[in-house]
Amino acid sequence: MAKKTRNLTWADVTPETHFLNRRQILAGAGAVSLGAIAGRGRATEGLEPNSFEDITSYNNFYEFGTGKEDPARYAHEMTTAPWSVTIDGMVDKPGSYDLAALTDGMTIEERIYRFRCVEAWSMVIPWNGFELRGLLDRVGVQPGAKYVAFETLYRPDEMRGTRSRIIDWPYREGLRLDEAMHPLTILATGLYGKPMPNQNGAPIRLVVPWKYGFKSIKSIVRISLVAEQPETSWNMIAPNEYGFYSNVNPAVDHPRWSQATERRVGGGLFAARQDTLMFNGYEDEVAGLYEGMDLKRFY
Ligand SMILES: Nc1nc2c(c(=O)[nH]1)N[C@H]1C(S)=C(S)[C@@H](COP(=O)(O)O)O[C@H]1N2
Ligand SMILES: [Mo]
Repeated sequence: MAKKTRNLTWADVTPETHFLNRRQILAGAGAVSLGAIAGRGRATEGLEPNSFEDITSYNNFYEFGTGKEDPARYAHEMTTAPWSVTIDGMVDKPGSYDLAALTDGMTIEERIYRFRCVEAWSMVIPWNGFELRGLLDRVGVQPGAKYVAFETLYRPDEMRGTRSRIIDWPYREGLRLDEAMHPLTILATGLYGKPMPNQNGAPIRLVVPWKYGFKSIKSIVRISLVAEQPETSWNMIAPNEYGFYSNVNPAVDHPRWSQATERRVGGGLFAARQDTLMFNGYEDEVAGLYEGMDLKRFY
């Protein structure tokens, strides 16, 4: 089997002429650093990112409705400036941080990641963001903290989907501390070198590429360092279908569908389904986090 892609850059996936165009676009967009991240894998299978159009028109963001087109239609109703994120719990420097303060001094990198929704579709997305561990190090994680809990903005008058009680708002997610500290885990502030579109979770959202998409919580307003495993939205809705871990795993099916294959969004009507990769192709990097764990039990 071909070596799996871990982290890609435009130089890996785009023919040179396109690459130059992209570079120009990115340069115009400001502080985006290009280039491979040392020590991570390279593309070997010609993966190409989905188009900006695909990534911003086919979304899950239930605060704006359950349809895939709803976020593109309605997420512009969400005000994203000013924006602050409360960091609390077991940290040395708790507080309410303005977005600019959070990102100040962080190197915004380009990270081209596979993205696999639990619904068995996938994309490849060129995110811009920084490692969550950089932020956690800065606020000072205290010894008792074992998990990180995240919350999305809950502002009903700007989020028409929250009239439906399908989720006990705000949308919540969580990671084990070692998952949160993993270098692949980023807070993304943009894609394709542009500020994060509202429908993708402006102005700042989590991206955990080896887990099902619902772990990658959007439009974050609160990050809490806690001792106990936090409640998470999809797990609260259907605990037998959506576990806390939700690592991409082709060998553990969803109770109602197979997870062995996936449909690549934008592949066209007749494109073959692709095999789903263990940990979404990031096995070399993250398998160590789960050594000795029964991944069928801790799904
Ligand atoms: N707040 C919030 N975050 C969310 C969701 C949501 O409904 N609300 N949907 C999740 C799901 S199921 C997926 S697949 C991804 C989709 O991200 P994208 O629209 O940027 O591709 O966002 C995740 N984060
Ligand atoms: Mo999803």
